[in-house]
Amino acid sequence: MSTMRTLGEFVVENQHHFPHASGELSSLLGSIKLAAKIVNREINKAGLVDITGAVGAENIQGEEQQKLDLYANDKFKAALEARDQVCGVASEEEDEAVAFNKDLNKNAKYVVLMDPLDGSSNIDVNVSVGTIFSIYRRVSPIGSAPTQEDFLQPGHKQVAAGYIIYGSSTMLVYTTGNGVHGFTYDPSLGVFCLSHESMMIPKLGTIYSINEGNYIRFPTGIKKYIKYCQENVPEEHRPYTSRYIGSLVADFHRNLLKGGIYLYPSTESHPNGKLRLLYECNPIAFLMEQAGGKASDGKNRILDLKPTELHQRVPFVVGSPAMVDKVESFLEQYPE
Ligand code: AHM
Ligand code: MG
Repeated sequence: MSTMRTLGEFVVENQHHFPHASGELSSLLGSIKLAAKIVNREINKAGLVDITGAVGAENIQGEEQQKLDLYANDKFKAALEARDQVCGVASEEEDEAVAFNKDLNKNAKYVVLMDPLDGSSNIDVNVSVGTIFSIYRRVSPIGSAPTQEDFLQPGHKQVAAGYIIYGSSTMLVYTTGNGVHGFTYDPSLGVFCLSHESMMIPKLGTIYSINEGNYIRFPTGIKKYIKYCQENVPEEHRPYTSRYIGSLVADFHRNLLKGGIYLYPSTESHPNGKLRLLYECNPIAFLMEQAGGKASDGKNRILDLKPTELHQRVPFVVGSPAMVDKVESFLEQYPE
């Protein structure tokens, strides 16, 4: 760690980069930071569930234990609603967008889209999970209820995006369109400390991350790319290394630091892939571009896609720019 700076200080020092009124971003990130600490505390206790009461069972106060993904959803929503910045949220855990009380949040200019606990099936086996968030300026009038148009904006309109990784240490990584910055949580102090300023992904990496169990169902271009990754070409550092956690935030975070590519392509059972455009792919794509990488649906830039539905899925290829280019060229050569 080269500097001793907290997330809160860093945001204040850099708020002139935020395209809108200065205090708003720090208040918004304040909500996210607080909810992240609460969720982190709960995740760290997850292994105790069998001892203190399984999910669905009642705890000592007679309250039902909540699943962690629903718990995270509630905490992020509550923290965002408690400050007058956000007029509504869309979440993987909610069928419809949720409008906040417009009498309380009457000056709110932003909407937040989030996956409160991505990769949550990994919790039971003590593997990293994450929260992903995406922030837009609303297009509907301030003081009114948010509309579908506020939530269905293309990814290039994001004003901020980021994730929290609950891993061997907990980190918060965000961008406001001025680089990607990472903060590691010090639980003894209860603060996020700047640990990774201006993160950049290597142009070419040697890691590929994909669920190869689905190989037989992939488009030909993806199959060819996987074979390309496995070829023996030592001068090009191939074969590449295969690494797949099955937790997007964790796979993305590793590839961002080391260089690599993550793919969730279309399959026979999931013609649009599995991942959700609005609260998984768009924020990750924004971060990746800010770190010098690329994000594509195999053909088009993710951030240019015009969303039509809150929970729509999209094939996703994200990582080192030269690697994403290679995948696109295979898909062009072998269209299906
Ligand atoms: P989730 O939102 O239901 O947790 O699903 C998203 C997760 C990603 O984190 C991960 O990369 C992917 O699903 C793994 O899917 P699969 O098990 O099909 O490889
Ligand atoms: Mg998810």
